[in-house]
Amino acid sequence: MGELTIIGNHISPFVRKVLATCEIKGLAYRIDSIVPFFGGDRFAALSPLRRIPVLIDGDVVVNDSSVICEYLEEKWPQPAILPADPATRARSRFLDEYADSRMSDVMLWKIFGRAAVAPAIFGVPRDLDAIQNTMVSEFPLVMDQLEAWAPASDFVCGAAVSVADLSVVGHFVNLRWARASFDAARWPRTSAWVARVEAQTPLGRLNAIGEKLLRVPPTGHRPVLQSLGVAICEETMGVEAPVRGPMTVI
Ligand SMILES: N[C@@H](CCC(=O)N[C@@H](CS)C(=O)NCC(=O)O)C(=O)O
Repeated sequence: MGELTIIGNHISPFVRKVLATCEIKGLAYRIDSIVPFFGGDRFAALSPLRRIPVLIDGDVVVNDSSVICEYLEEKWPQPAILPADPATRARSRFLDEYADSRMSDVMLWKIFGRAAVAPAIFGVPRDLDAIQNTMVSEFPLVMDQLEAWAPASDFVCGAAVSVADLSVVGHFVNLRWARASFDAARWPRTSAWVARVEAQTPLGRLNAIGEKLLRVPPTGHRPVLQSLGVAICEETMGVEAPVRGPMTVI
């Protein structure tokens, strides 16, 4: 088997979902650690939406974290990251979709995006009022929904971790990086679920790498990863200045 290449960055929850899936399946990968807004023409050719992650497996290029995880699952079925039973599998897929759409909108773009991406990448001042507005209006609705789903023990689709856990829980470290905290007493099951998934899956270690990258500008990511022993690609598709993608809402 040739080694897999992932174009992406540990700061992104979508990328960590894919990296965690590779690690659970014991698949070796190299990463081209670009910030999506810093992708050049070669990146645009491989990622029509200019988004990360992108998976390269020989001649095969796969876009979108959920599509990539399903590709990995179909090619390397064990250990599985989707439940075997069709109904539970559908539930895992829907929770993944909830994380990719609703949680992304509220937690990634309106909170982390405004708190971290806007000032660091685009030089836009942090809009603290807008962040606070999201924290009191939309964020509690997301948390109430998660609290209804959160498992009392183990993972959300049973004893084994599934893509739903990786996808939902992946957003919480970005929330912490945005210095936005939530009341664990109000959402205790969600709080315990997040802690469990971060402690018992590769996500916790991948989050720690993301945190180190967050402290340096994008051009400094490769040396940080090298110092941590992360396998990186020899060449990068990253460029020096940000290019706004079609999905950027900041
Ligand atoms: N649904 C996509 C979302 C990927 C996504 O939005 N990635 C962000 C980074 S966290 C990105 O590349 N954004 C670039 C842009 O919006 O221009 C997936 O699951 O892969």
